[in-house]
Amino acid sequence: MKKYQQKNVSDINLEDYLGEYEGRETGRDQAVFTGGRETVSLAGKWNYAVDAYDTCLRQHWFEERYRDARGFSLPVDYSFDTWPEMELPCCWNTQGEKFLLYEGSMVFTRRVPFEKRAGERVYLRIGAANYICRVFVNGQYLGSHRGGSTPAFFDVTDALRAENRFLICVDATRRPEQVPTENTDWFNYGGIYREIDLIRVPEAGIRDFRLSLVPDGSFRHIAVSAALTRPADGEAVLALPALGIRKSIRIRAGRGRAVLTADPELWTPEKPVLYDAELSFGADRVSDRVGFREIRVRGREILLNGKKIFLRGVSCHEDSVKNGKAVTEAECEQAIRDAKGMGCNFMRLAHYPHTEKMARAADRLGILLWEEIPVYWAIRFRKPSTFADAKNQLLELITRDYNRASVIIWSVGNENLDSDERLRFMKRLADTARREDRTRLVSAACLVSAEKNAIADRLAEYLDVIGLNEYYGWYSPDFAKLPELFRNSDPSKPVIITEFGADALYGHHGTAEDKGTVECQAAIYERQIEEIRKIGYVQGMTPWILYDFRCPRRTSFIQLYYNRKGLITEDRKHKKPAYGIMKRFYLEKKKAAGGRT
Ligand code: GCB
Repeated sequence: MKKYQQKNVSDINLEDYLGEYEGRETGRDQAVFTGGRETVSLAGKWNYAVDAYDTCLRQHWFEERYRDARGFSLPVDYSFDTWPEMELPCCWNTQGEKFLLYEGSMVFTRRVPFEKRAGERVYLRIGAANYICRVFVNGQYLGSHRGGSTPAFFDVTDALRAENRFLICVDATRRPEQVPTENTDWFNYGGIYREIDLIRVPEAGIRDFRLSLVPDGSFRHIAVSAALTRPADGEAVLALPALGIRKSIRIRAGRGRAVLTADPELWTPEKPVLYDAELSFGADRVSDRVGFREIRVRGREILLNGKKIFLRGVSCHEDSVKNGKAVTEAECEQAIRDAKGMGCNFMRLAHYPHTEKMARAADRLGILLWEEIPVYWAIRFRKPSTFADAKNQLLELITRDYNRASVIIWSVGNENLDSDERLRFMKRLADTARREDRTRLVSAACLVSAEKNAIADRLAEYLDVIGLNEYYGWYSPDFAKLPELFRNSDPSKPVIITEFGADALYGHHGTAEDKGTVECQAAIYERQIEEIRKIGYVQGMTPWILYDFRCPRRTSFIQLYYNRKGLITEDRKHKKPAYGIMKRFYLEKKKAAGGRT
């Protein structure tokens, strides 16, 4: 007993130390609209400690106390300011060899002077932290956020003083019940890797501001909706100066909605027209730049602004050699340019929400987007908490990118075996997306039915567009099965071939039969295109993938911990021959469409 008395209680008790951090999760309902607001960036140097055993949470470092409740001294000297520094946002894995494969917890802390003003609330917004982050301000636990790719909001107002100690624990552990689950085909980057800001919002401020073209085929109706942080009544004012619009919207119990008649020039990939929009309510004022377009399905066709469109796409991960998932704006723009250079009008942002900078760049530069949540492979479909997590990530993504004209499809997942639990889980996600947003299509990347060699996923009934991943020529070597698959299928909806491809190491040559060579990849692309182009219901394709990307599962001498199915190398410098093959096909398609989208 004597021996134990020297110890800190939290280290030797048997209770689950995480229990006390449960039930304070923030989610979509805490999100506030950020466009045009006054923010204080917390980007820059933070002190950090690798905390592999979660000692911060067990021993309450954040309280900066020297003794625990029983009077025993705590084995921390609170020399936070002398901890090493890391420049946030970043993925810690890219900050030195010793962090490359680290997947546990890290504690970040810094001092933050702040001048609070009367009548305002202050929110901490973390653009993304993978996977769980727990926030402490001045010793107080303010809550946690789950989900590695969507923004987290914390109302920090009541904890703020003139001088503050911020402390954030980020836990990047892969766990089976998370979304994604522990096994994926990409790299599990950890860290606070997107913008981190304090945002000033007046009391009863604008929580949500949504603008869209009403998808009624007239192209003359704009819907606006607003939600406040409080159930206040009053009037909000919408201004769209270039359209001559200034319209007041009745707000009741914190919500308001209106439809106005307007004559906007429509947004298209070749002419991505954006309008400045502003919404004010009392002292609060937010703004955005939005485009207006309509996306619809008619039978087996996809219509953009009422005209048939073939989606000439490519899949893309959020990954760069230097920055991991913390891609810069320039890297986003480069990815779009490389896709457009290949003749694309469409990109599939796989397999999780990419930075909002990507959707903003797509709005500006003119490319359509598929956005996805990481309901990937063997998710724990039976677990209610896993569903709640997936649903929250979907809603956070929709809330964040609702005003982006470039985004036309929400994907509720990728390659999940067709079981009853999975069908129930994903149908509910599809319903959620549709209820939340009537201005976009809902899809998922489905598997080929192995027994039938056909498009026969039961989820298709609940989607607007069927995504299909098939790897004929690669994982399924028998190419004859591809035309057979098409013969065996008769979908009632448009299909996008969301993946096909082959690994190829740039500079590695051989015959078309030598796997891993650029010749083999090129031959597979040629044959895929030859078959896919014949099929009328295929309304788009997003081959796998634009750039080679980091992947711990890929160990061969060809791969060297990279998935090499890229059309371009991971340093984005070298195009493989298959890029040219896709480009030829897409330019031909574009010409056939009269040079239009
Ligand atoms: C797939 C997955 C994707 C993988 C790819 C591959 O079907 O959807 O995430 O990276 O295959 O390269 O095996």
